[in-house]
Amino acid sequence: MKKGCFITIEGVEGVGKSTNIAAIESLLRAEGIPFISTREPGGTPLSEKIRALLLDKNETAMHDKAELLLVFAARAQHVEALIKPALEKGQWVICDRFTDSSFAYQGFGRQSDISLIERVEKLALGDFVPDITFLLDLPVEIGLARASKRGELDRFESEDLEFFNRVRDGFLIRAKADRTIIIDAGGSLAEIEKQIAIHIQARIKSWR
Ligand code: Z5A
Repeated sequence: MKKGCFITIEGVEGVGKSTNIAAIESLLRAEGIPFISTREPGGTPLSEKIRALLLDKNETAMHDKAELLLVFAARAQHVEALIKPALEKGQWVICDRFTDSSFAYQGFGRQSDISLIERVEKLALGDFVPDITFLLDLPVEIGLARASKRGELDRFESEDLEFFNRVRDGFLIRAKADRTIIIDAGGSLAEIEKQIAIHIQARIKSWR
């Protein structure tokens, strides 16, 4: 059985990850590719409980190290219980955020030690990495303005502009990995979908 393809979508708040995941789903469905969609933090019952803790704006005393370990605890469960089994069955997996978000938010946003994150990554995931990553990139102010229409802010959304600018820089530094495709998320939805579709179509062709 041929393994599925592991696709991750990254970017700061409000760049359009959920919107574009819906477009990728439509494309895979039309091509008859079996897939599941999931998200981080979360994706399994245990990981969703950890997500609730991480996003709870009342958890004001959470230490940066505790946050980092919770993010990776949720991810270890997610990868072992959901992502790897799906890939083994030949399903493609679309994941809203993955490890690049930890480097961007915990490493650059919170300014935690990058080498510590690398060690935790190795412990939690070994060498497991996505096959292809789309980084949707946009000036932070635009993404936050798009997302602010949604109401109450969670623990991350309550951070200031400087925090989100560091996060964006972190994503762009991480994007030097070969697997990452940077998409200008400032264009129209149709343009962005078209760019992503070109890469997905190429993957489908080489996978079949
Ligand atoms: N986090 C972490 O710290 N460390 C980690 O390792 C991981 C996560 C994995 C989870 O948030 C939080 O966890 C996250 C980082 C932290 N916090 N923050 N901030 P999440 O992923 O669940 O939520 P989010 O990043 O806040 O996602 P979002 O706000 O839902 O954004 P989005 O999915 O990228 O955007 P969207 O919902 O698709 O679009 C937002 C709006 O813009 C919507 O009204 C769209 O219709 C509109 N939109 C989208 N595209 C366009 C274009 N092209 N033009 C105009 N309007 C558009």
